[in-house]
Amino acid sequence: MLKKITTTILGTAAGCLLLSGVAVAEDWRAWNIHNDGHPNTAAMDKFAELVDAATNGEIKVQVFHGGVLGSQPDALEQVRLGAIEIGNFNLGPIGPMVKEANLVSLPFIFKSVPHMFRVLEGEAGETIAAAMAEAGVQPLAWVDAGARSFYSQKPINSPADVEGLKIRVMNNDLYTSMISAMGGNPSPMAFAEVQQALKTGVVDGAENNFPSFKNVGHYEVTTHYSLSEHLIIPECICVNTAKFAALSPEMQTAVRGAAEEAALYQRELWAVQSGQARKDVEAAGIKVNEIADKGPFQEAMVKVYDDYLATNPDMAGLVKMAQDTE
Ligand code: BDP
Repeated sequence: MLKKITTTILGTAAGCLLLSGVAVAEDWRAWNIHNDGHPNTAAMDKFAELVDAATNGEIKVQVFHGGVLGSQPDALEQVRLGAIEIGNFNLGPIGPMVKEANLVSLPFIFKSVPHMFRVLEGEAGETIAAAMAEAGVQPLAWVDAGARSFYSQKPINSPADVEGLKIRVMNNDLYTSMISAMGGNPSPMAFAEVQQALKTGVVDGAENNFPSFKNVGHYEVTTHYSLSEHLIIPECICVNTAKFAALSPEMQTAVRGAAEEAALYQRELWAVQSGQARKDVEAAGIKVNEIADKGPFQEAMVKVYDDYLATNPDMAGLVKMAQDTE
């Protein structure tokens, strides 16, 4: 009886709140793998501020930095399930759950970062975004992550230099194929474990962009960074699809607008801070080498493309779309 009365009172109270238009504030948890000093950390803090302002405090985003809510594959799963609402994710680890997202994980698929954004802004990007939303991880804005290059205890100038090296990669079969095609031994591993693995020699090398190479101290336990730029993988501010769909149209516009503005801010920060990160690691003793001819790396990837398209023939259209984009 008491329970019934309480439920009725609560029900009526909630009804009044809804009728009077007083919304109940929502608390969202946001996942971010980076620490202070990384452009994405500043951009995610900015996103939280912007959401607060644009929704009049109806949505409060609390950003958890440094990957404390879990590894990237785990956090992605949590966003799909709605246990974490939103985050800044790299499309690499999204590939195993959303086939279309794997377009961006094909080595050398993009000619440059601007080319990558042009592809994302076109039909290929729409296809990828729709597939991600369908899988429960809806992109609201794309974020820059530069190009990834190899680092190890020796310079890498050709695929032959990768031969026999154990190289850490993110969790995606395309990256293991990529390293194997150069004769290396791929080692998929969570980002949080890489510094220790490099330090103890569990792996001989890894690959990443300058800001991440610097931010988590990989430069402290390695000596050479070789500009192979074999992967240009975008990132997103991605939200749980159902959570976003449940918002009113006004709230959706507010959250999307905040994500777009935070992404633009991120791209500005990235442009400045990636150059700075390179200078900083060089000042700390890292030898950076240009690779005069990337042709042999690209030739080694022909097998990766052939094998991939043989098992995923339905991806040929997206691959062609990216390759045909000016
Ligand atoms: C960084 C990405 C981050 C990845 C990390 C990695 O921003 O999302 O988790 O690389 O290599 O550049 O795991």
